[in-house]
Amino acid sequence: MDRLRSFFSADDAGQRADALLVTHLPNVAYLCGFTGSSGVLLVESSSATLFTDSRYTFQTREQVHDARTSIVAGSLLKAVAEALNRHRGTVRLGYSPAQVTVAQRATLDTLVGKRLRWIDATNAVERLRSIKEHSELAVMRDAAHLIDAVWTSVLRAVKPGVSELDVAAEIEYGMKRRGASGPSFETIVASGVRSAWAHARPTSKLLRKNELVVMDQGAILRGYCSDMTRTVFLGRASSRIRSMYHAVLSSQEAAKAVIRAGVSAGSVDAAARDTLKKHRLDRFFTHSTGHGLGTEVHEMPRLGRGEETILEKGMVITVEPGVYVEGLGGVRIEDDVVVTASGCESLTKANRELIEL
Ligand SMILES: [Mn+2]
Repeated sequence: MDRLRSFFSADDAGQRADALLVTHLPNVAYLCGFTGSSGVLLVESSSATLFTDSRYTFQTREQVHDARTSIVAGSLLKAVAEALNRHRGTVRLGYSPAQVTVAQRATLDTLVGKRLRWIDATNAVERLRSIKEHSELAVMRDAAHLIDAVWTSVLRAVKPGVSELDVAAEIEYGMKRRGASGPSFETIVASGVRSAWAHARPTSKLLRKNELVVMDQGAILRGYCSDMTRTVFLGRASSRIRSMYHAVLSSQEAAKAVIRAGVSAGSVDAAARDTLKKHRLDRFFTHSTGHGLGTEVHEMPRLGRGEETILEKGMVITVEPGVYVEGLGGVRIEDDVVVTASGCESLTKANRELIEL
């Protein structure tokens, strides 16, 4: 919470906020520890208050730090308005337009009146969240290790005759057996021509010999996500599949080689794309190279074309180039890495060589 204090001192434009309204639950959890499904955090210059309801009385006693808790009967926003109404004169309220609804804004306008000024505080908390502390990195290392182990053991079940849904179920069962609270997103298992669908949902389609199988999976462990993709081939891969695979692998290696504190997110994306271009496969790479990872599976920064965000030490990002050819299939290889002063450290350790099953 202390790191948010700069938000309350005047910025370049002389703007100073009196309070910050935090409604996005992952931001609430990050700032004060509360993981319930209903709560609003109001951060003021020298204090913070979590507003929630009586279902969470005992939970807040165990979880909430750096904020006082207010158990509210009725509307949380009404309680927020009461707190804002204790300020004299103009009330400058920082908020994130992407996270506060039009209805919430209208309610506060009505209850606080014309003296309420809305100040765009987009990404104020997300920027803090993007840099992981040592304790967070320790959990993320474990979350990555967990999914490595799940994937490695599930490989035995990846064979002709089992369905994509079977494999996805094995993966999600395996992660829970190893202590994960659940998947960090719906597990992707896509085989054959369906492997060219970058965001396929698993279906009852049976795996067959001579097919690519893309498996994209991640687990939530103690609140932190992992995200890893591996592609295998059932049978002996043709030289076309083989060269596609190795192009994606070298694209990922090229991207990783560029990563270090101080470079732009866009330059990492460019390295991945340039390598695929050398193999004349860049036009089949239809998404960005990666994304930040933490308590949410997609967070800051985005590693896309032309992104100017500068990578900083302690950011955790995915590196996941892919090639998707309609009617043939797709290859994606994804690791989670932490940005360091001189490079990056891969949290994902699972085998990245082409596996023929
Ligand atoms: Mn990902």
